[in-house]
Amino acid sequence: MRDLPPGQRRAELERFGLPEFAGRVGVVPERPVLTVQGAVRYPAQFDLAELLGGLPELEQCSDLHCVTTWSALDLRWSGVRFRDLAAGIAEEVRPHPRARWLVATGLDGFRSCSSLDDVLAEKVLAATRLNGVPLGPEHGGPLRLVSPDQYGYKSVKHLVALEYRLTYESGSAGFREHPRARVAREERSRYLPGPVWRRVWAAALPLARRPYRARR
Ligand SMILES: Nc1nc2c(c(=O)[nH]1)N[C@H]1C(S)=C(S)[C@@H](COP(=O)(O)O)O[C@H]1N2
Ligand SMILES: [Mo]
Repeated sequence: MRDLPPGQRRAELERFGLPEFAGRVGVVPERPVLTVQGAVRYPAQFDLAELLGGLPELEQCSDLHCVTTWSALDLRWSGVRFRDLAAGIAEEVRPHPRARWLVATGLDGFRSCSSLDDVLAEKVLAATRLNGVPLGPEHGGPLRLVSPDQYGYKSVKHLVALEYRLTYESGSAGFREHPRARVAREERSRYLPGPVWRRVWAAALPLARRPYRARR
């Protein structure tokens, strides 16, 4: 049995997120697009199928660690490396040379901001399939971020937009989101140490799960 990161317990994967997003399930358009804006010279919209079409596909097993202390192990994601996708995008939009952060937005309006260093790490995928099956409405179809070394809130589902930024801006989770969110350092949330947040989030978990489980 592998070691779980500090403060995590094993769980089965189920649809989850901020409680206020449980009821916001958008309709995926027939031809999904990815909008790229912010600190870029040429804001642009990309046809998702075209964007993904030219890139090498890969499969990667990883664990998903939610800040509320559950971890789903051994998920088999397929897709493309996010850094490959971002390289193609950057060639067209020309990000500002001092851009250091990237806000990802989902179809449900959920936003999360990562440092470019973290989101362009080798392990980060733009995933289209989970365990061989195309991603559906539960787990982030048609395209989601999968950043295994960061808490789950950085792995934005139903990706529809990217915004380059010079500075950090907390996303939908506000102070509950840590700018880096590295699981190994237990960077769960801002202002308090990880082991303190661990207890707070473990206590909040049943309440956070309720609106998601109610919809199953
Ligand atoms: N679009 C979107 N992405 C999101 C969320 C969300 O509410 N909306 N929740 C995040 C959180 S907190 C977690 S733990 C994971 C949960 O992924 P799952 O629903 O596939 O289990 O998605 C993350 N990405
Ligand atoms: Mo989470």
